Amino acid sequence: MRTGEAVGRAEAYANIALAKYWGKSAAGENRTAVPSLSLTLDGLRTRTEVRFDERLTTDEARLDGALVAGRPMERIAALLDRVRAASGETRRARVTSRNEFPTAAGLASSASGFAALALAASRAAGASLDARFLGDLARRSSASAARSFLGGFVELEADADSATQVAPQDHWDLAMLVAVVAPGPKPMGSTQAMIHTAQSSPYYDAWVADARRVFRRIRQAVVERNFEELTRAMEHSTLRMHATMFAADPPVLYWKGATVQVLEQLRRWREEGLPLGFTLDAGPNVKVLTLPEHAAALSRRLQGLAEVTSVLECRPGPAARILANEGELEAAAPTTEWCVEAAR
Ligand code: 2P0
Repeated sequence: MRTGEAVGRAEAYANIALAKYWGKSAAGENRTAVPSLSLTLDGLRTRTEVRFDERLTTDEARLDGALVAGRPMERIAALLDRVRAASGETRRARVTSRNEFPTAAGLASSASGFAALALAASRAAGASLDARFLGDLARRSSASAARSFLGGFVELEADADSATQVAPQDHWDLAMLVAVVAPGPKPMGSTQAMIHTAQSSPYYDAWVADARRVFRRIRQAVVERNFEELTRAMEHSTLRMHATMFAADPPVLYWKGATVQVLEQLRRWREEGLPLGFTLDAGPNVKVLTLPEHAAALSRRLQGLAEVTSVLECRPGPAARILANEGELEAAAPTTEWCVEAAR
């Protein structure tokens, strides 16, 4: 039994998949059916503190000041249980977590959240800080979280336990603009939606087969810094993922009218010669990849659209890391120079 101070603090950054993961593997334990490749983003950061305390009778967590309950709390407690099993720590934990995302972003953050939690909890419990152990720990909670441990361009192979880096943060300076459109109620959380898609969409098997081919194209385009090929393939990845969801029964439709309006505009701007590509996750916001020298102009154009409520400009981000002290946990401002919220 461990006694004494048991505190860990960590930060991790959100990532956006260029090659999308959608679907669980038959290998189980939340392994993925398809390979995915993401870009870790500077600016979209979660900071988390975990403290094991003998006075607690149950795990508790606060996210941005609010007590976490229900299914989200069960997922946090499940991760803490795995850390306890791996370390010999027996006490319950108090988790304090803050998402330093501009509130308008509408970006839920299970990726940065579970990566920061896995790192902070392992540190607090004196568990392994081995990258494979941590990646596996985070993946079981949220597969995309395995990718948020690493900076730059990161892949998670189908059936893999943890992610690996394809290229570091400074490999290729790209800009990712998140065009936020009016939020609405989410039709279904992504975990449930991908299970439902696999069970009811007649296109699901084709998606899995195609996703592997598109992943390879995206990986190669990243390694070669081939922007045109990357954007073409990443649009295939996201559109085919959503097409598979549209075909589910009942359909899963994350898009809003505003989503389609923004996609129409992007097509026109590309025809005018602006280099860009888009990707969409389990929500209505449009994420636009461009070259840094075009980011400011494209951001202004996006902000000028009636459908867009704000634009976040992000660049390739770093790996998750352990924070030394409370000061570091408290010091962060909600935005950084790399991630500028431009509210209209
Ligand atoms: C991705 N998404 O590759 C894909 C694209 C959303 C669309 O991974 O069930 O929170 O917790 O493993 O990782 C979001 O789902 O899902 C996601 P679980 P996760 O980024």
